[in-house]
Amino acid sequence: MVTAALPYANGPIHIGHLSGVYLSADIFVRFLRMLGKDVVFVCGSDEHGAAITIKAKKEGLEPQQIIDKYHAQFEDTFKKIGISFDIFHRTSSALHHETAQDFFLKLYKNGEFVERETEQYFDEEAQQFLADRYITGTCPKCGFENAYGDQCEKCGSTLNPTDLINPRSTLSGATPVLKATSHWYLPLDKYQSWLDEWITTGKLNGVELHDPADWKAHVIGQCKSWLDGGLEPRAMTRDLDWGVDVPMEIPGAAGKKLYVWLDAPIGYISATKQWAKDNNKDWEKYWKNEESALIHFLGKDNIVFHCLIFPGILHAHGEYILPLNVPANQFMNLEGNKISTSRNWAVWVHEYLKEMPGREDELRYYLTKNMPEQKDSEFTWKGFQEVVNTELVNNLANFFNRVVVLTNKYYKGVVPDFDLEEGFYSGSDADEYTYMDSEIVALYDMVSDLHNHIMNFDFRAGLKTIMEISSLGNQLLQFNEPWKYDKVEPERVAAVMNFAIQITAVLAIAVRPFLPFTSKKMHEVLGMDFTKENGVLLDMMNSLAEGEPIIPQGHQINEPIHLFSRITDDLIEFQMAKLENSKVLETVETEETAHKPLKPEISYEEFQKMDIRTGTIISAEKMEKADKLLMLSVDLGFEVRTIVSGIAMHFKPEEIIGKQVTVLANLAPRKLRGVESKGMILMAEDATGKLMFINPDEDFPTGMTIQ
Ligand code: B3M
Ligand code: ZN
Repeated sequence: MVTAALPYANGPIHIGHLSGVYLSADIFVRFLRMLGKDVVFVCGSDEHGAAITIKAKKEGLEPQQIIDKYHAQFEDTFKKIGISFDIFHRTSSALHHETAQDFFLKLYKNGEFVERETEQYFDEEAQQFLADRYITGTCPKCGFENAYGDQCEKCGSTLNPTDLINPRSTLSGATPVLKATSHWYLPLDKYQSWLDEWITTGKLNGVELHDPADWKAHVIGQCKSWLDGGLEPRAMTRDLDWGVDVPMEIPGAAGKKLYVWLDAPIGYISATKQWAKDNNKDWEKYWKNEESALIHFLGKDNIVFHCLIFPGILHAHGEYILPLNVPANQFMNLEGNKISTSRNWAVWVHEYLKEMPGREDELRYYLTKNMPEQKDSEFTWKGFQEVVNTELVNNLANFFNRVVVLTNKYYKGVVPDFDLEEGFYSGSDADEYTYMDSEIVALYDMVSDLHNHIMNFDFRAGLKTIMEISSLGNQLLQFNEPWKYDKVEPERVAAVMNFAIQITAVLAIAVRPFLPFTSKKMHEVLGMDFTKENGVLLDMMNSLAEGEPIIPQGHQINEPIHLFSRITDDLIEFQMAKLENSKVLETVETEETAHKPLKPEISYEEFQKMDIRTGTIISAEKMEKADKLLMLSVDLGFEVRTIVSGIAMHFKPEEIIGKQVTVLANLAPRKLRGVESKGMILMAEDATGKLMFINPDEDFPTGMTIQ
């Protein structure tokens, strides 16, 4: 039972999410499937909590509209980047609400909760209790004026809303008042001792459930520091109007919702239920049977919820197993800075997919190579380029291509027969001579290493082993130089080529969890069946252990292809400029605040002076020595204009040709970098500096006037 943290449906997925959670989970699950294990891989959108309502309020939309938008985007992005969930569910579904309520009711009936009355901030104007994030005020520690009720983003202190000096409601701006309210608390203080025993010894009531040595040190470390600080009861309900209702049969339930960190992890269970329904399976076997292993993938900010609070909840329920491991990752930084959604300092996966089409595996490769498994890591565009060009293009793609080209050239694509007595060079030295069976055993050892790394959640090392197999292949060709000896020593060349083909086959299978798109291409070229996933790695390991080849003699392979192409400087410069641009915009943004002040009033006559028309971009090109400018030809119906527009950081020329735009047509001409620009394209800009074209919501003839 493998889970990946449910992303909040309030913003797109970025590379930090991928390398921190989804890629590691995906590699692991694909690997398990290839070992023939019975595995379910679930995820979904986390659609409740203040994260959603705040985003909705900011955009002037309903929470439902926000979650629908991001849920659809998540599904699309994950699919395109090859994350192979068995189900991507959502916590707004009826099945989830029901599941979470049943869970809550069961805990309530078991007498697990402690009901407590406390005073919390209430906004009298908005007539509602305020989530911590809805209260801002001055930080008592550092004096920062816009600290949140739960945290000061300036000095990083964890706060309670009542710690803030001069608290204000972000809903109305009013000063909130304290008002009594009662909630149900999970008595984590009472669970402290068994949680401590379970985390540090792996045992519960004397039964061994896991070996703490298998857990990552930073995960255990974080848990210990919480445990050492002493666990406190934690409220499992909130006064909110967006979320799962506290079950009505509980007295005092009206107006209360489940705490999002109670509701969200139960989302794993409801997702499994939905999957079981759709596939005619039994969900309970994965969650309630000691034979099952539960593994949670997540980022380090979610550790405490999955290692202490959710296990506390599962155990209090009584019927569920506890996680066998929680291989959380640390964070990935971007070009020296923390990735930040609010500051738009990120590489958004849906944008990457558009800007680098067909390069899904390149991103998967680089993110895995730099996965923040034990400590924070770093993404740089230059590093990306370098790694793709040297490791994927020069090593893997080069080896694969050479083998396929030579096999086609010497044997018309038929895997050659060879004499078992015939060996080949395994080193540059003439006395390093070897035979096929011992080399197959060496391959088996490498694949076992790969297997062990993956089972230890060491995906970086696993990927490295794969590249070592590929290097071995390149060396085999280098040392034996079949292109020099194909006529003079055809027997040795046949043995070399046969073994080289075996290596390509091993690679085709072994790269599958990491580079699924490439694996598919390799299967096609080698004439191997890609549709079968279940157990293929196990079968391969068995063959290798027996010294048997993976592809038999006489098998026909297909024409060569290039698996990867070089990443050019252009592509990298475009990405770096885009990032640089978001830095500039961020300073403007923080200085001016999110909503720009209104410009001074103008008269209707002044407005009427503007001649605004619809147009169509018919050509677009970059301008020399002007990073920000594009030169456009825009058809206005009665004539075609040249317009120079400062949008080069946001759009590539080829993606805007054919776009309908809105043009201020009577703007006085201006010379920009020597080109006369006649008119201006109107654009909308969001708070992060992202630009959008303004165009009619349906196709509209070119040259219509707008008033
Ligand atoms: N949505 C937090 C996050 O995106 C949260 C994870 C829930 S996992 C049950 O960081
Ligand atoms: Zn502070």
